[in-house]
Amino acid sequence: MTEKTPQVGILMGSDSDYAVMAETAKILKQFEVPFEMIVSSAHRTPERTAEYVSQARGRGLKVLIAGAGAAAHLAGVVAAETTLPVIAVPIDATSLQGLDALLAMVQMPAGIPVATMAIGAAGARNAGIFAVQMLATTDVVLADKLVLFKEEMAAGVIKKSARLQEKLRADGLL
Ligand code: RP5
Repeated sequence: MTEKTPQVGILMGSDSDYAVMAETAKILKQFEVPFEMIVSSAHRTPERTAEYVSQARGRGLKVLIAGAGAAAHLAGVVAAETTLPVIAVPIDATSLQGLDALLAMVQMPAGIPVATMAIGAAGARNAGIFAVQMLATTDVVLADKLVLFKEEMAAGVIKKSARLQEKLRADGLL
């Protein structure tokens, strides 16, 4: 296996999910984790989905991420076909604003877990981070990058708080 062998496979139910699932891809790129991304639907292309997932472990993939909206069965169908860990991202694609997808993904019956993230872009970002955290259990370089990532986030909060003090003073409230 080369260094570029994808470690994470991202499935989307439709290309209309791309804007949200690009957030997952951005995180994986930031952490330099090789990934691949395909469109495959639980309902519209059930055989394609089953074939991709059943070959995933043999191809070297370690984590699968499924993003879908509406009656989102994709993550559950993916989890049914593999022993790899599956992360689900519910997408706001209907008049129910993602609640339909969230409930379909999170309410899995006992025995077929999927790790369901928040609806939308935050969930997609967290899916990427969570995948990196799983890979980091056996990869010290990734683990170090995660420490740095958290430190940078914390530094960002401190900066925001400092800017808030300036604003309070500028507004004459302090
Ligand atoms: C789901 O239906 C997809 O994941 C997407 O979120 C939603 C709408 O799909 P399109 O009609 O835009 O292809 O299966």
